[in-house]
Amino acid sequence: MTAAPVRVGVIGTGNIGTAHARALARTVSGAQVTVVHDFDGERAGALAADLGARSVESADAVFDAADTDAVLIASPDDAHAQQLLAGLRSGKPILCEKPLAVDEAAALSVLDAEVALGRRRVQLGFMRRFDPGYLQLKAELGEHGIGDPLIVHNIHRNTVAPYGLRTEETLTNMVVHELDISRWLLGEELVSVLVLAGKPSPHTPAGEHDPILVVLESAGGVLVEVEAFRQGQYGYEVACRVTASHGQAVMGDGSWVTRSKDFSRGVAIPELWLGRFDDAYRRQLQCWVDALRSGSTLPGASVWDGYAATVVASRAIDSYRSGRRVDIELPARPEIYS
Ligand code: ISE
Repeated sequence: MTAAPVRVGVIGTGNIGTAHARALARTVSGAQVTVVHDFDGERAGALAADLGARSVESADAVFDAADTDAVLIASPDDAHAQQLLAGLRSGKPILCEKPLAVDEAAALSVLDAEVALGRRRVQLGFMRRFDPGYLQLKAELGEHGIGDPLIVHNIHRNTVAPYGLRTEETLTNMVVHELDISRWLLGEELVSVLVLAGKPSPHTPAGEHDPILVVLESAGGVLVEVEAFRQGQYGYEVACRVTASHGQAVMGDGSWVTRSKDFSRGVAIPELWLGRFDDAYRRQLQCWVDALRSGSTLPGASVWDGYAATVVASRAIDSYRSGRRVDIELPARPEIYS
């Protein structure tokens, strides 16, 4: 590729923002990080110094900077929608961490703004779509593989919930990954959701639930089940098992290396998603940068995908509150996402 490197501005320099910024500066080809911003100015300043970038005092300044061609948003979940709206006004392409928004109205405002522009500017950071495990799993489905998917079982466990535990946030921050990846695996929308909240683990604050079980149905009748456990204590784990008409495919801990040491043999379990999905994050960034340099369509999840996942998460919150199964309705998919 001969195009000049993409100069990226990064908003949010917590764990994931720092990991993305370092990868863009050091591992991804064809990119450099020129500007960073964080509400914690000291943290942003330290990262900027490390990467040879400069830090600025507001997210708007990142979009306005003459030395950014594109922007990566890795701020807290509830800041995404406002920042995306500002970013869409600036016209610069954006890679935004999931979720698109934490509620349906905010997600719709971003969808409307991009549709009004008439072209896709935003890629959403549902990085599992770039994970070799999920890609292989998807390739197993269908007539040349295990046949028609009938049931998708998902496990999603974090070690601890560092910022406190709110069950509704488990749905918008955590389960939103399965909402996206099951739409992607099946190639169809989700049409109903039921959230089951049973016996809580001993670490769960009063009035909240952890783990929870989410049961969904797709437009074609496939059942999708998600066990989400925010404070599993033993490590970070994501697994997916698909039961299909002619077989099953399992993606889970089979990819880890078995280690023998100190008279025991076992597999190392990562503490955080950064260990499990390193490769997916790197591929996602590289594909984004390559698309920007070549002018091709943005790869990965779109604002439509983010909107659909947020609507399903909102209905899941309704189900959690009411204890009932809730139907999900989406408007027609706008032309720019076809
Ligand atoms: C976190 O915010 C992420 O996005 C991780 O990918 C996910 O696995 C984790 O559960 C979330 O809390």
